[in-house]
Amino acid sequence: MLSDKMLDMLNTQLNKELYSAYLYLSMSAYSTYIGLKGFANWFMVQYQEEMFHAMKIYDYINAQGGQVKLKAIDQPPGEFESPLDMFEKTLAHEQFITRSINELVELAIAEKDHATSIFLQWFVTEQIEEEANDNEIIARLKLIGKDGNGLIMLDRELATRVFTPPKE
Ligand code: OFO
Repeated sequence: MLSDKMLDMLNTQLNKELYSAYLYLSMSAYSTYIGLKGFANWFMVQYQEEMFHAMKIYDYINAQGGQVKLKAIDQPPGEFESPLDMFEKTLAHEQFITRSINELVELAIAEKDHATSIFLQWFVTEQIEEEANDNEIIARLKLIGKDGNGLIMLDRELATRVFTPPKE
């Protein structure tokens, strides 16, 4: 059973995950537009991951007998300065999500809501991986700088990413 406050915060987190999906879908579209198909693929896989996160919260609220309430999803940015700009915005967004998950964990602990605490541990671990992926690509984009060949090679590599539903 979820407290009213926990239910509201989980519904808000569901909205944040849907916004994450929307943001990365926008980055995928922009990458396609500027001719970087590999980046477009990477962000499309990221979109799928975020939908998985959202549905995980959706299913948990339902399993706990709570009412899912869908809120409006903000419009994401549609223009970016460069691939580096997209990944720096991605990292900043993931850091925001990490803080949001941490707040949920703190509420679960304060409310002695052990079920939600255990449920959230998956997200705590997932955020480590999400930020690590972004940091790695940012570091490589900084090394590449204005080298077009380096960017094309990275684009080819990002084209190989495939979506596999994360492990439970
Ligand atoms: Fe990107 O981890 Fe969910 O939002």
